[in-house]
Amino acid sequence: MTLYLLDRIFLSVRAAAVLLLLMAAPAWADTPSFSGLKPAVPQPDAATLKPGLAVTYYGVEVNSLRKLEENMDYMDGTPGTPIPMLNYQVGAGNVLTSNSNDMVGADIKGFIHLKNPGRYMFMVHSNDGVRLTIGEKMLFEDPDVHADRFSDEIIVEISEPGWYPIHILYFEKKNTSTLELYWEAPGFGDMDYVPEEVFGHIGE
Ligand SMILES: [Ca+2]
Repeated sequence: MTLYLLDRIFLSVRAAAVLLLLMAAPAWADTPSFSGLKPAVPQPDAATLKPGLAVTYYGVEVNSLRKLEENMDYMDGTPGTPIPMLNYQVGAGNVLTSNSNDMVGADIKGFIHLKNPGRYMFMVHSNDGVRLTIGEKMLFEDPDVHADRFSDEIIVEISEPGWYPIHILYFEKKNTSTLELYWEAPGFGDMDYVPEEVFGHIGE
């Protein structure tokens, strides 16, 4: 056997070993995982929180969150009806609680109650652009125009139960719109919409 052939065999064996290692890696190895989220300080008084999330709407036609933010720098938004929960897959209908079915930017803020320590898994379904921030950590961003599209699974480890600030920046350019937030949370069973009862906001 020539040295050349031995060399080729060695390379093949090494390639096979690398492939096996990759296949053996657990699926969660490349799933983003977050910890160190910051609870609200001070904690809001649950008795005075209003249901749902506060929203401010911007009438803009943009192709990205960055362009929406540029517009928000100089536009006055319009406060909208609070958003009870994020379960909107409305086709060509009105966007969230706004009166428009296209060209809507939405700055959504409030609190989410993560009442048990442990592992939370979130998923975002969006059309068009969206960014999800909880406890001052950006957990997910899909910033441009797109058809209905799911995020990967977003794993969050919570050590300190309580109310966390939540901020969702979102826009719908035209045609159909979707904004859904799912979770699998300690004490809440299988993957489902994040329920109304864990959202709240201060204000009207
Ligand atoms: Ca759309």
